[in-house]
Amino acid sequence: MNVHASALAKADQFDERTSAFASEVIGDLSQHPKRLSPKYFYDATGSDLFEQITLLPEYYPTRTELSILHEHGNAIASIIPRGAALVEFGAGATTKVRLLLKQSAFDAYVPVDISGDFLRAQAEALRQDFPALAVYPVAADFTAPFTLPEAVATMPKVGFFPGSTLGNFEPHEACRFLRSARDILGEGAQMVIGVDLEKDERVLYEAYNDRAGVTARFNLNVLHRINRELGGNFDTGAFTHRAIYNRDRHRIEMHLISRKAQTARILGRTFSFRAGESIHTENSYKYSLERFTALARGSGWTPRESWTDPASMFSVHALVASD
Ligand code: AVJ
Repeated sequence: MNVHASALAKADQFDERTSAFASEVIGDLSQHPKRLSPKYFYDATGSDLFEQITLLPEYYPTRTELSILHEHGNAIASIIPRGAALVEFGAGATTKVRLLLKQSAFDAYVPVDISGDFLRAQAEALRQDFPALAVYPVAADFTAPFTLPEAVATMPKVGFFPGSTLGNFEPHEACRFLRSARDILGEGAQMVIGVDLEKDERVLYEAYNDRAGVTARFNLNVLHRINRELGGNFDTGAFTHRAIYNRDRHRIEMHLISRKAQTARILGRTFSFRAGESIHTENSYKYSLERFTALARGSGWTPRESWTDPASMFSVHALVASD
């Protein structure tokens, strides 16, 4: 491809992504109740805010999962077959995968993420630090079917889905995702997956209502992003962050609440908000060990081993593809 062709391809891709964002935003804000998908939190600002969230004293998931991966490194390493390829679904910060790569011997690493630029930068850094590791980034939406690189076709596959990202899916979507991961990874594959657990409601509440207000900024960033990328005119100061634990549905819900009656224009369309009206921006499902293992079994996987921290805040599961 010459320079112009590649610039053109890049511009096309940009337009495609922006118009997918636009049509989804317009569709979701036309629903009753209004909603926005949590996948749009993660532009550069949102990814940076999320990294800050992972360091907050109230936000226990990241550090707890890391402590589990660290503590049970030997047990995890012992179930990884020789010469395996590690396939990570959604590759953000590389802290967790670096820990896994240090503890277990993998021949290849396949990070799969929608953000191609970020992915390639991370891949390059990993090649420097793990010279013996073959790194094959795949730029794709990991919630839809994609094909693995030919180079890993004959290697044993181990999926990696940390961070309790599964919690963003509705239970039926989580099932569909796990089935699709099994199809992509193939027969005999394994999966290492991090799942957040139900616990004291106050602990959950505080993890999503931190005192420094970083989670509020993270939530509100989606409106800033709509303003920036879609030329919207949201008065972002006229919305407040709300996160509550919905006990019946086992999930944290994040909302943006309109402080007053107001309108916002996006791409020539007007959306009206009543005072107190919500935009539902995220669900973060919490599982019990029993509910998660039942979900895994119903989605083509056999639970092999589970690990938790001493306070049972978070869990990491090793699954094997069922025949
Ligand atoms: C990245 C989806 C696991 O649900 O805890 C953090 C996102 N939202 N604080 C989570 C999030 C608000 C996070 N996940």
